[in-house]
Amino acid sequence: MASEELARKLQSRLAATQETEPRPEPEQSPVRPKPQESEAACGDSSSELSAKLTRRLDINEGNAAPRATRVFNPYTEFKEFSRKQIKDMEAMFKRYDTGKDGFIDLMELKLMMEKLGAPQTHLGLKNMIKEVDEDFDGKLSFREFLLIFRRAAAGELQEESGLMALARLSEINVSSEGVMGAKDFFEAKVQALSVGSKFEAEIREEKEERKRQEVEKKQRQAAFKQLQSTFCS
Ligand SMILES: [Ca+2]
Repeated sequence: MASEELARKLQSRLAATQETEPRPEPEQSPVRPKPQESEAACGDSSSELSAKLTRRLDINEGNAAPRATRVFNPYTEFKEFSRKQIKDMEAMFKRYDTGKDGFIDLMELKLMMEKLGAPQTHLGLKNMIKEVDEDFDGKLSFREFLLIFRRAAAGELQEESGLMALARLSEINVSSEGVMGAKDFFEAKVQALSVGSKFEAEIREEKEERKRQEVEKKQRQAAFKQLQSTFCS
């Protein structure tokens, strides 16, 4: 309530200051936009500004959370993986992020691949990073690291590629049957979905059948009553 009032006041003050500001003379220059246009633009920016002010007010009063620098949530963004899978991936990421800076750089990736038993050439390592390096900073963020497993699970990685070796040797079960069975896993998922919708359809059908029976029963009863009344009268 109080914040709304304050916001209204701010808005009216904003409008007032804009009223008192000297208006550009439209006749002075032929290239100047038409008065209506400049007014519209002015209105837009003022409402934008007041929206910002209102929001700032809400944040100050605890009615709104400050716009966090969009936090990456692996659980919502990588819905194809279970919490356990993501936790395993996080543990692995942290294990090989020896510099503890939240990134796996080229040297760390080199060591990782050596530890996993699939050492890569310098160029091979560079290519591995390049394949998932969405922000082009030459190192792997945790999100980019998860992309490796996403692509592995989706069957998008070359069988002989470094990334595929990483995913397979990580011993993280991307699917119930490991990375190799990822395709089956997704097919099973699709089947499970269609089974689910089939189940729903069956329930719907049963309900409709019950309704039909009910209607028929009522019709029979009505017919019987009518018959009865014809006989009795
Ligand atoms: Ca990166």
